[in-house]
Amino acid sequence: MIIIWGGYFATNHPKIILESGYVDFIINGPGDHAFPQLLDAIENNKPFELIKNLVYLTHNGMVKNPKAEIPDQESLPQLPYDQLNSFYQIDKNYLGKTYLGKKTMAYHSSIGCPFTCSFCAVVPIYGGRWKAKSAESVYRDVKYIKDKWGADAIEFHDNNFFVSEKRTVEFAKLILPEKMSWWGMARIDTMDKFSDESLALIRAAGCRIIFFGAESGNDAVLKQLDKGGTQHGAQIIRFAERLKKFDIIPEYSFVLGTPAPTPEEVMAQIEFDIRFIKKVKAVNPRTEIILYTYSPVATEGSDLFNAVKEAGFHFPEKLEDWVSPQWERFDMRKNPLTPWLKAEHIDRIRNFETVLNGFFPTVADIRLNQLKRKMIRLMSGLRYRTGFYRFPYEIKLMHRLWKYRLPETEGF
Ligand code: B12
Ligand code: SF4
Repeated sequence: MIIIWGGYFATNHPKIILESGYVDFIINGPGDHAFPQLLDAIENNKPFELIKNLVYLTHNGMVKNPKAEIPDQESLPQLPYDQLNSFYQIDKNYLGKTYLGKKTMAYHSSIGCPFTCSFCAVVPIYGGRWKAKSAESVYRDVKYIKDKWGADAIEFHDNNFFVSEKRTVEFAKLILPEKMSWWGMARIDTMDKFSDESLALIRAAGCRIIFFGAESGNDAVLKQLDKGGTQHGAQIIRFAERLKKFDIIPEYSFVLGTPAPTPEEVMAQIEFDIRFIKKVKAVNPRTEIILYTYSPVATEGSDLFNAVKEAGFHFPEKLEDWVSPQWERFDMRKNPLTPWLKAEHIDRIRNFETVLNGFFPTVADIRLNQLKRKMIRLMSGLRYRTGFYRFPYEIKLMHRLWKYRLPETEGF
């Protein structure tokens, strides 16, 4: 049997995967063209050398074929929804109930990202490239799923949906009469350049929440993360306030626990960001906060990754190690196993997170009624105000009882 892997993990760690002996081929990046070409080569004994994005082993070691251009998104065929429906009823099982709507569809309108932040897994796979479908094509697909299967909401899973103001505005105008709710991911500095008219239109067209990589309130850390250079702490706060005017909820994701020379400096940076997040909440309490601990990705050549290696971090040397509970937690962005992050740092982050999510239960929760929200908030208030986050067992107990939504374990 021939085994082929693709996707983010395989692309970022090809060597140990191929050397494990379990996997024969890896598709490095988009598989839209490479995968059928590989199947054709295997079935018809054609050479592998010409298949772009293919990685495989020869007697001389690992061969990485050249990268292909990102496929033109307009030329890809429409997804075969009818086929999906034939074995997995779309309206009953596939379109899920979320805070956006009763039948939420997932959609990818673009691929890649034009930025090269040094902590992000998207960079090694797409290398700062981005290609998008036109606003008309996206609208056509969405309308089709709405009319045929009753979708009333959309989650755009693009790494960066809002790269182009022009495309976003065109799409907003088209989707406005359809009365659908939608969500997508963006950069703060990009969207801060959008005009007031564009932001108002985007909201009127149904966009209720936008996910932003805020990462840190500290400009030095933003520089370390290579966040493109134009995002800064003051802007992050100002923009949260600006979005309040338009009734768009910002969902800010932070990356805590970045490397620093001493444990004291690591903790000082964590404390800085905790205070910063509280400032964001003070100007716009509806801002959703997602906290990640920094887990290195293999962005070879970046200053950050060099600092990470110098600090003594290295990835597992065997594929089997990745399935150990420890590395699984690393992959889930829970316990990064980085040499500079100690137990007290992780406790401080997680305890703050518990108190924060108790004091501000996420607006995306569809299980919590108003009474439960008030009770959890009341119970977390003193801790939130005083900064005493240790052992927040009573808040955890509430979670056990009511199972409210925790962005920290459930993702966005
Ligand atoms: C949707 C999504 C989720 C959803 C998944 C829902 C679901 N049921 O599938 C949810 C919210 C659950 C989620 C959770 C998490 N996610 Co997520 N998620 C995404 C997201 C936005 C889209 C993924 C997707 O479906 N893409 C559509 C497919 C078609 O595109 P693709 O994966 O790039 O595939 C192409 C190629 O890679 C290749 N390919 C892919 N697979 C294969 C297989 C073969 C055989 C071949 C030949 C080719 C091939 O061909 C495809 C077409 O060109 C990506 C970011 C992004 N926009 O890509 C993050 C992303 C994958 N998630 C990420 C992370 C970190 C997580 C979490 C750990 C976050 C957390 N702490 O909660 C969890 C982990 C969950 C888990 N149990 O593993 C990271 C991964 C980083 C990494 N691996 O190093 C990403 C890249 C976001 C980011 N920028 O950090 N996620
Ligand atoms: S802007 Fe976001 S998706 Fe793009 S490289 Fe930076 S962190 Fe990754």
